Amino acid sequence: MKTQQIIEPSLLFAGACLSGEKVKTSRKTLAGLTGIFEDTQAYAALASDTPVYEVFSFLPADPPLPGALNFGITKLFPGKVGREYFMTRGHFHARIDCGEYYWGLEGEGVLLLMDGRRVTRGERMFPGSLHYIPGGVAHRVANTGSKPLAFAACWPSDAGHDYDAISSHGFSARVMEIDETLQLVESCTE
Ligand code: M6P
Ligand code: ZN
Repeated sequence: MKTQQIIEPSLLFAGACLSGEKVKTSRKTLAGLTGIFEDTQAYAALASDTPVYEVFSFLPADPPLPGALNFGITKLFPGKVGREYFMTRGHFHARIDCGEYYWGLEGEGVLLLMDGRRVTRGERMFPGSLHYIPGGVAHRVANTGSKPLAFAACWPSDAGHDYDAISSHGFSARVMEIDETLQLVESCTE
């Protein structure tokens, strides 16, 4: 009888933590999010080194390979710039046909999804929520709670990130607290 050794996995995904030798970490502070929040005065008044989110990712193919899948966990801290909740930068995929899954692990928030005609909708995120993001749809997450919001993501390794359209025009709606209520506010200027 021929036997083989059963080995330990090279990655661990426990709770909202991703660990493993090949896991990369990137951190985003307010300084790296210039221009995305509506209230520029409130933005300027906050410390630029305020942490906003961290991404732990496993990118199996370097360089990217069609068919390979990336995996990541984003931890988005609670906070607001003026009345607008802390959020990720948001992006379209460079390869516009590529989709992505997001799913909620901890905390609560809103996933903003904006199509190519700049029509935006918001989906509530919470532990167990699952979100399919079709190709051609920009995506951004806002933390609307008082604790960190963690979500997982899986996307094609060759999808790429296109931040340009978002840098120039933003999303057509913002996740804000108005009169102590969570609101998705449509922007008329963008
Ligand atoms: C998820 C994935 C990543 C993305 C990250 C942060 O983990 O979609 O590809 O980089 O969120 O989002 P953004 O790049 O928009 O800041
Ligand atoms: Zn994406």
